[in-house]
Amino acid sequence: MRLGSLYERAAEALLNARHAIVFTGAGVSTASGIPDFRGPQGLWKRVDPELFDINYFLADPLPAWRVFEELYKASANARPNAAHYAIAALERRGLVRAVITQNVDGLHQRAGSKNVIELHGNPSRVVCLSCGRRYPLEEALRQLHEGKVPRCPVCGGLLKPDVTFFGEPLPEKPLMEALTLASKSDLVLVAGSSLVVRPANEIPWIVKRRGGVLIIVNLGDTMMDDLADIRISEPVEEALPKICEAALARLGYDTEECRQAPIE
Ligand code: CNA
Ligand code: ZN
Repeated sequence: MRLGSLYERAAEALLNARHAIVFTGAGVSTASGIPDFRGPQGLWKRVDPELFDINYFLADPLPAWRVFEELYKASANARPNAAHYAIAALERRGLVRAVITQNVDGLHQRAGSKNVIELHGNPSRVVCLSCGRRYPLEEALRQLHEGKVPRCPVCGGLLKPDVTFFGEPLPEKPLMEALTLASKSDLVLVAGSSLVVRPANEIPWIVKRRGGVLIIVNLGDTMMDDLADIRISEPVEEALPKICEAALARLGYDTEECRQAPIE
């Protein structure tokens, strides 16, 4: 099928949906210069994934802290791309209810998305593994720069970035919110995720199982390609603005906000 008609079909499905959600992974941020994990330029080609395994961290936290700081700085300097803007525009115009993201880069919020559920936490906070208190990241970085393992100022417990490590369960509250949203949704648009990480990838499955529409925009295979109603194998920063433009044009809106921040 022609790509043009795939964008049209995706737009049509969004216009027909009563409750649509977007589910995103690292692929929506690669055009912003943040590498994904498993793609051809993925982080795992350079960094050992074991660093972000909770047991490895508990045994030797400093190497993970150092790589984490480097990654955090890279994402703090990054800017949203057209994929983030398209998703924000679809929400602003009432075609999407929420974005559920596996990303920890904050770029959806910076592009204007309001209802964002962060399944893997937020890297601008740290959490004490002993007492559960949370602090701004700066508290940990200050100690790290003094050459120390970051520790809780109150109880002395180990501080960890407040993002989900391998071997850890997902934070309960956002996961429950995401599952509840999925169980109310009749469409899920997956963007830039290989859908290999559980239980996050259950979200598209829940929507599909209740008869909803599954749209997947991803370069490279995903675990649910066979179940997709519409499958677009294109860069998200190209395909999502086109889907957004097709949908907004049908509603009579200006389509510029599908690619950039709206002019206030
Ligand atoms: P993943 O498994 O690395 O999958 C990303 C997918 O996106 C791959 O199939 C890529 O081929 C595809 N892809 C890459 N660039 C593009 C593009 N421009 N257009 C379309 N598709 C593209 O990542 P997932 O998010 O599925 O895996 C979940 C992990 C990765 C979560 O734990 C995330 O927290 C984690 N992660 C997040 C970030 C971030 O916050 N930006 C960066 C790296 C990893
Ligand atoms: Zn503590």
